[in-house]
Amino acid sequence: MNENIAKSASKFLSLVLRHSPEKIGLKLDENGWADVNELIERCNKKGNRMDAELLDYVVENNDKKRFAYNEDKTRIRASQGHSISVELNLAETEPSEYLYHGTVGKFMESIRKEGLKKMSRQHVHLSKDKETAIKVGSRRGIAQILKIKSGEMFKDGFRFYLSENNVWLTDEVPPKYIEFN
Ligand code: HQG
Repeated sequence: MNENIAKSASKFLSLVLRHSPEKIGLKLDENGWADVNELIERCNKKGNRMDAELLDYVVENNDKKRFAYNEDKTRIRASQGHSISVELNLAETEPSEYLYHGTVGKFMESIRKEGLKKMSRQHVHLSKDKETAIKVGSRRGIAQILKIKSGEMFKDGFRFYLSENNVWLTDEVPPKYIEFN
């Protein structure tokens, strides 16, 4: 499989399965699932090449395992990262003592004041290791890494969810649980 084709397919799938299914007239169910045949058909109709082989390749080989099939492979969804409202039905999970968040300098003042907010997504995204957080922050510039007192948050009643592709999700992180260094 040509990696450039797979990458652009993955980007397009992120767009339609996380943010704007209406761009190709696709309907997601309340849990974020799209019908695989319908997805393929509608992608092609809008000039975005897609077939079962390419979809399989992206699901299998995507660097962050962003997409997953249901059991019988008739449906597909993004495992996290949505801006549209979907109920992923993720199990509540106890996090380790610390999780990490990668951001950039220009957001720090606001984060110090109000903590981490969901912004345009459905959750605040956290990582279990610093390396991943550095990658997340580096998308926007020089990464600033925040250490999150997730164990303490959990004890205080905040809920945490682990997505199918191992991204930690929560609703917010108030400033008192953030180590800014
Ligand atoms: C920041 C990618 C000001 C936050 C990544 C972040 C991740 C605030 C940005 C996933 C703030 C939101 C999510 C506040 C948070 N004031 N800025 N109070 N609270 N922010 O993209 O975590 O490649 O929605 O620090 O790898 O960067 O798409 O979140 O910089 O897993 O699969 O507001 O997206 O995954 O940005 O990234 P995002 P994120 P994919």
